[in-house]
Amino acid sequence: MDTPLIPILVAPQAILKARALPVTDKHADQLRDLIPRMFAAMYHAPGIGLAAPQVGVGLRMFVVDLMPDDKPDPMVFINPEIVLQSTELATREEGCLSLPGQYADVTRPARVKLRYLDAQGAKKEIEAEDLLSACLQHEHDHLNGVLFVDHISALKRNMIWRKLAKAQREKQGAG
Ligand code: GNR
Ligand code: NI
Repeated sequence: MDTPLIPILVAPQAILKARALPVTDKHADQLRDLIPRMFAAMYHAPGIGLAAPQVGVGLRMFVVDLMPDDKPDPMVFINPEIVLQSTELATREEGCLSLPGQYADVTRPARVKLRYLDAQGAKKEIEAEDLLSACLQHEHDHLNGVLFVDHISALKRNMIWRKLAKAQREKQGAG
């Protein structure tokens, strides 16, 4: 029997504003079930990353796949820590599956180094730039209850919240 798609929460939602808790050995069974469901939801959306709080799970874990050359490259990040970030900044347009249809330019450190555990629980490090860097920082933010709109001006943020509320109202009415 195939498993139904796990829904992605749309903001505003309390769990999207909350700090997620560290993953421990006690979560092993839960993660074994959750990880493939998160990839399925992310590929279906489609998106390039998905953090556990976006599917209602308050744990410090996210999945990423940038699909380089259109080939799957699934990556799992458990208890990620940003251990280095460049002073140089980079700006790129971001979206978020929890703010559907909303986009804004976000400025962040250009390069980051993350320390994390992979799906097998092995200690790993990754250095990233460009889209992967923005994506890892965006996902790491989700684990701290931060959305990309928290990095932009209040004016732009309020515009996005208004547009999202209107789109959600219209979606509700059309349903
Ligand atoms: O699909 C996504 N695209 C994206 C583009 C630029 C920077 C970050 C991202 S992540 C986003 C999916 C998502 O909401 N992850 O939390
Ligand atoms: Ni997001």
